[in-house]
Amino acid sequence: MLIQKPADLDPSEITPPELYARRREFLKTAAVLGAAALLPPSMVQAATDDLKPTPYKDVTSYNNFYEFGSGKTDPAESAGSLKIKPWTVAVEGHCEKPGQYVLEDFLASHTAEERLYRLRCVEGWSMVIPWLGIPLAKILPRFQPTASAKYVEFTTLLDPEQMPGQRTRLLPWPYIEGLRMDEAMHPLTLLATGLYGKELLNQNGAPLRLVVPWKYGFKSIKSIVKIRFTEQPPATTWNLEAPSEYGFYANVNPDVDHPRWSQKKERRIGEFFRRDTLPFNGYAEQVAGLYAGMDLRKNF
Ligand SMILES: Nc1nc2c(c(=O)[nH]1)N[C@H]1C(S)=C(S)[C@@H](COP(=O)(O)O)O[C@H]1N2
Ligand SMILES: [Mo]
Repeated sequence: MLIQKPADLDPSEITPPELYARRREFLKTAAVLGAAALLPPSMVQAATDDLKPTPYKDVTSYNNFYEFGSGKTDPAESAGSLKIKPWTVAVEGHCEKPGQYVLEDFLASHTAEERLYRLRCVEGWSMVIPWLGIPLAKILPRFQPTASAKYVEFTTLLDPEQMPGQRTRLLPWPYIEGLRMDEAMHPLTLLATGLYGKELLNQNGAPLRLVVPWKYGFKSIKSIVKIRFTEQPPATTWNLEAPSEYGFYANVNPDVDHPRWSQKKERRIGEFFRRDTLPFNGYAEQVAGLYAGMDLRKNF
């Protein structure tokens, strides 16, 4: 068994949705007592902010996945029939071990770990999601990227038969995203296979999606079928579509407005009041160093 299914997980390792609220109470207490050092890293992070998970129902029914339409409820309504078994991931470009890997081999025998991360959409809404995933940094080295591998490009499945949005010109298909190598290898970058202790539903990007918590949601590409090591920055979908609105880096930055709206505030799904958006979506301490010396207004 390569990627653990919920049934294979030790029940003590996962937290049912209804327990999150209580865990949160515990974390508050733990933080007060200075006991955070005893907690798993993902939970320590939770102790620094009131990371209350967005209800499962919202996480799985309010989605962006343009392959199934541009409406927020389209993916939940029509992604169900996407066939995710079998699934193959092609590894290409500047590496010693390219090839076609069936999903289980691609993930090798890594166990998915649970991480509570914020996801911030460029549209101004956000969610807090208990992801199950494997750090990309544990997977990429197996393909032995060469010295020319400066970036990693990710591609979503192209199949207009199964993805009705791809029968329209909503976006240039297939959906493509990319990261600089150091961003891809950062310990916060996750390849998610599940959320809330269960396998991903199709609307959330099954069977394999990226989660880059300090970047706007569009970087977190869904239903990945190809990973390519490149020397030049990959041409990414939203950057191709509207270069003045969506840059390659797409780091969450309250000080750089989208040309058509402000990025200073966000609405956490399920909450009434808007809250201040944090630099790097709250992960500045961990990731700001990746961009030392860069002009983040130019490299937005
Ligand atoms: N292939 C693909 N990946 C995608 C998208 C998409 O349209 N197609 N939308 C992105 C956007 S804009 C966001 S905000 C997140 C949303 O993920 P979620 O709906 O599962 O919360 O997925 C991202 N990944
Ligand atoms: Mo988004």
